[in-house]
Amino acid sequence: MKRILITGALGQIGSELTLKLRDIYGADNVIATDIKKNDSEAAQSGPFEVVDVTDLKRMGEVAQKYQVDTIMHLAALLSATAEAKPVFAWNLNMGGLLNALETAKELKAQFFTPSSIGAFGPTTPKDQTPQDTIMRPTTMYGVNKVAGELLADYYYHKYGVDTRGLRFPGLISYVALPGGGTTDYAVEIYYEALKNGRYTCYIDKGTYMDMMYMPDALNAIVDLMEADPSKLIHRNSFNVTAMSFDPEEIAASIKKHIPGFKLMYDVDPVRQQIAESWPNSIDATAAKEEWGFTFEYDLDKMTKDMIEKLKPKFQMKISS
Ligand code: AKB
Repeated sequence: MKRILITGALGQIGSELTLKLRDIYGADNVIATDIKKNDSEAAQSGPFEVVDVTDLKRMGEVAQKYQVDTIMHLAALLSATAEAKPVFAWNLNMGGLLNALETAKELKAQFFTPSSIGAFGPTTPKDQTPQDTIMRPTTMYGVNKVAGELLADYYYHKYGVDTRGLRFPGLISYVALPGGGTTDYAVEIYYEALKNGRYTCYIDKGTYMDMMYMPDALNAIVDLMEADPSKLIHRNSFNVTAMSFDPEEIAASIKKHIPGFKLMYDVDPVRQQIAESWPNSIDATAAKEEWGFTFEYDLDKMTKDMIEKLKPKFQMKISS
């Protein structure tokens, strides 16, 4: 990777990935794009272009202008929003992906796009879900993710585009908030714990989902993109995970730092149903074997770091 175009660069993953890639490859070699500009560091610390991913012509012009050799396509709607607006989600998630793959094909660029645990469905084995298994999701997001994995494979086999992808679990970060996901509770809970000492969770106790701390997710993207292609059997997309917990377990981890923290529930039936259709835990053996996937943060290490990083934002004194 030398000259990278990122779509959705101001979103939850993009805001941090853009900065990490600028550190590694040089600020001028990472072209951040999003549908709107803002005053975030990702938008201000290097080249930025407004790109609507449903506009193939514009995406192609920007990619040509900077002569990129890598496209990282992050722009997409997450699961809960996609469920609320399924037709819009299909058009944005699939139309945007097709345009990004076409652009990669034209420029002979390497390609990355995230898939998700949302690609699995209620008939998938629930525990230690294997890399290769039943994939019959019942959400629009999941349908998009499975179709996206197949489309990326298609561009690899048919056109030789070097496509690579990761099935991300819920991603947790203190930098940018997610928006419209089912796993968002696992980010909100830290903000509310620090702000109010309590959190009302829309996911029910006993509902397990895989999660990963953002620094591990960013390392996984870089490592996969740098991996020796001859070792990659799966490409689109690898299961990756660092932990699996339910709301009670994350609350217990937070209580080690904020003993008075209170967790309450007001379950949202839509997001609960999505969560129940996803695995309890997935197996990342293929990622470990094919390109050496590792992670650093488990639940308690992540909680400690989240609280330390967020504490100054809320100017609260927490006994740690
Ligand atoms: C979501 O909840 O929609 C995402 C995901 C797991 O893909 N965080």
